[in-house]
Amino acid sequence: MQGALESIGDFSGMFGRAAEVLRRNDMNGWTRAAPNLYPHQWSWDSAFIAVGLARIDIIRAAREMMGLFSAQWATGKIPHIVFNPAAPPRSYLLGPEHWAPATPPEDAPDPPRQTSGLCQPAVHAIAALCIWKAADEMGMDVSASNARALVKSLYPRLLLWHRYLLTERDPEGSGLVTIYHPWESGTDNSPRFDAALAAVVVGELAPYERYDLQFVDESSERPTKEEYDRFLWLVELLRRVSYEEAEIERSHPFLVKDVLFSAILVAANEALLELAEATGAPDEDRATIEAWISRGRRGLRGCWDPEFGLCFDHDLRADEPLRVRTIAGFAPLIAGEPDPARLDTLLKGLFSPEFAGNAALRWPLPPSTSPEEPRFHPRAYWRGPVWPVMSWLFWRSLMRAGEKERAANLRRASLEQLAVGGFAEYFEPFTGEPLGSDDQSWTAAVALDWLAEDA
Ligand code: 9WN
Repeated sequence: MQGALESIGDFSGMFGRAAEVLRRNDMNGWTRAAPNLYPHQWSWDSAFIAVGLARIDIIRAAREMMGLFSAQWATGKIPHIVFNPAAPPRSYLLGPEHWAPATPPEDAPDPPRQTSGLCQPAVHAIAALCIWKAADEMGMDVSASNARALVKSLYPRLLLWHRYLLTERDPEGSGLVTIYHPWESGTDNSPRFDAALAAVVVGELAPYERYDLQFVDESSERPTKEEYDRFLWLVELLRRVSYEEAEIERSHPFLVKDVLFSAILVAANEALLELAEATGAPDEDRATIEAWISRGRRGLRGCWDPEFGLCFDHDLRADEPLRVRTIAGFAPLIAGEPDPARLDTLLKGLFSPEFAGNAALRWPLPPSTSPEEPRFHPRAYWRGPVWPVMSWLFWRSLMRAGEKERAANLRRASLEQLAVGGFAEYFEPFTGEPLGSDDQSWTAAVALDWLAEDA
């Protein structure tokens, strides 16, 4: 392993290999999240994919986002999956039929855009800004002005999406997004949801087959049957109430204020503000977005735990904080922490032995769950492995915080991880072994963005 690392040199060839992964996963205008395990379009995957595509083809990058946003619900919700009607049978467990609402909601897009009824973290405005900036760098080029026009046409849809999250998902006006399912967090079976999930009583479920287990080597890398039962039961409950937000607030057994989702929304609102300025949006939009940013930061401050030096999610049903040390705890770093003392605590924590500074790690990259957390597992889904897209989010946040050296080290370590392990979905933190799917699109995409930084 060490020998391989020494021969990596300047990562030559990696840009071409990453671009090739995206080319192979291109489904003619949109990108599947992975070749076999995830044959559909996933919401936040597509945003990260657009960040990478912006480094090779800005028009294709804009189209990735346009395709996803064409499945936007009238409420503004961006569904977490847009189904591929041509996906091979028995490839992904939940097809459109599992999401079909008891009463079709008026706000769902018409067929043939079949979607799930959940959403995922709002990375999209960040991606749109990356496309806009890449276009700016190209100056007066025709494709640059076409890409700018596409992003400009996307702007009102982004605003609607954020407004949905700030209203329907935050009826309390707390600045924190309520999620209805761990899949909405994007960090599916992170131990941060264990206590809230334990309180969910699973009812009668139709028998189902775990198609995902055909595509990963060990079942321990994927959620357990008990977790899946709960995941499917929550989907069934949401389907039964036809995704009616007020009814969900009233009766749904899983309602969590998610600090990571909320922080990504703050960062996305900052990107949206830049886009509002760049595209000449009305002044009142800018005032609204600025207020959303302040509200989000205020909400995160309320979830701060001084004892742990981390931010914790809040279980609305139990009315309790979910005190588990995961990367979500560094949410204020992603949101942009204005208080220097707290920023210092966050930086020290992120690079401490509890996270990326753990001496046993193969690379100094933040594991999804702290190795010192009793529920840490180095191979299990979101319970310990390193996700390159999360490293990218931290890298971007460090750059924005002016932490150039830490950001450069994180980028370098990530690229070394990918040079040795390929574009895997996630990585065992101590050995660097690639886990989950191979050729995961968003992993290749963030590699493209990191590598293009050198150009
Ligand atoms: C459920 C596609 C998605 C990512 C999520 C990741 C995983 C799905 C699954 O794969 O979730 O949405 O079946 O496990 O947790 O973040 O968007 O890559």
